[in-house]
Amino acid sequence: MALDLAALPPWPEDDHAQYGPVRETKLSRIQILAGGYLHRNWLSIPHVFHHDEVDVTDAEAARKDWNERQPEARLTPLVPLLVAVARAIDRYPRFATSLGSDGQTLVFKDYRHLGVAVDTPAGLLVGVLRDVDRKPLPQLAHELAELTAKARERGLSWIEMSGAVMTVSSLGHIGGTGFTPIINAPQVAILGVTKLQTRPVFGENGALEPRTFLPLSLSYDHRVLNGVDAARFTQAVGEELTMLGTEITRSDPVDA
Ligand code: CAO
Repeated sequence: MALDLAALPPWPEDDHAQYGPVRETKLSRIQILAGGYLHRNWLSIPHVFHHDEVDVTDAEAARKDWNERQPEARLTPLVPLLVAVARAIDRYPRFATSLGSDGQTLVFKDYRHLGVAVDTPAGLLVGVLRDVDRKPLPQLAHELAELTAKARERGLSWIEMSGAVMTVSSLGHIGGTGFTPIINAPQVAILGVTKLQTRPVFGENGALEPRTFLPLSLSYDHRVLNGVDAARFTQAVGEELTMLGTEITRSDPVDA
C-alpha cells in the first residue's frame, strides 16, 4: 500500500494560551534548515537502531596516560573514536557508501572524511574532518577544536559540511546511555556515542574488577545495511579502539 501523507489527519492546531501564559520565539535559520533535512531523512530512510557498548578500559588508560604526558595535545574520547570509526569502515566499507539516484546502485567511497555533529548556540551543525585515517591524533584533535570553535562562533560553509562518508554524534560530555540519531543523507549510517561508564565486571578468575565501557548507538539505512553489519561494525570500533590504545602507549606522543 502506497504511503499517502496527505491522507493523514491535519496537524493539531491548539490555542495554548487558553491553558496558561505562553511566549513565542522564532527558530534560528540553522534550525529551520536542519529541521527540513532531518524531517526528510527521517521520513525517507528506513532507519534501524543498534545499541552496543564496547570495553575501552585499555584504550582509556592509554588516552589518560597520553594526556598526562602531553597536556598541550589533550585528547577527548572522541578523537581516538573517530580514528577507530575510520578503521572500522576500512573493514566494513558498506558503511562508507551512498545509494545512487536510481536507488539500485551502491557508490563506495574510498576516502575517510567523517562528519562530527557540533552543538552551537544557533543549532546543530555537522562539520567534516577530512582524511581521518591519515592524520596523527594531535592534528585531528587540533582540527576538531578549530572546527568546533568556528561552528560556534561564525558557522560553517557548505563545503565545510560536505563530503563525509559517515557521521559521529557525541553526547558523551553530558551523559546518556544511548539515543537514536537521524542519518545524514546521502550517508547510510550515523554513530551516536554517550558517556563512558565504569562498573565492576567478573574477570576470568571470577573476581570483580572495574572495567570502562563506551556506549555506542548506531543508526543505519536498512536498504543498504543489515543487523549483522551493525553488530560487527560496533564490535570492530571497540577492537580498533583497543588496538589504537596499544599504539598510543608504544608511541612517542608527538609522532602518533
Ligand atoms: N564519556 C565521558 N566523558 C566524555 C566523553 C564520553 N563519551 N566525551 C567527552 N567527554 C569529556 C571530555 O573528555 C571533556 O572532558 P575534560 O574537560 O575533562 O577534558 C569533556 O567531556 C568535554 O568534551 P567536549 O565536548 O569539549 O569535546 P568532545 O571532543 O567530546 O566533543 C563536540 C566535541 C563538538 C562533538 C561536542 O562538544 C558537541 O558539540 N557535542 C554535541 C553533539 C550533538 O548535539 N549531538 C546530538 C545530535 S542528534 O544526532
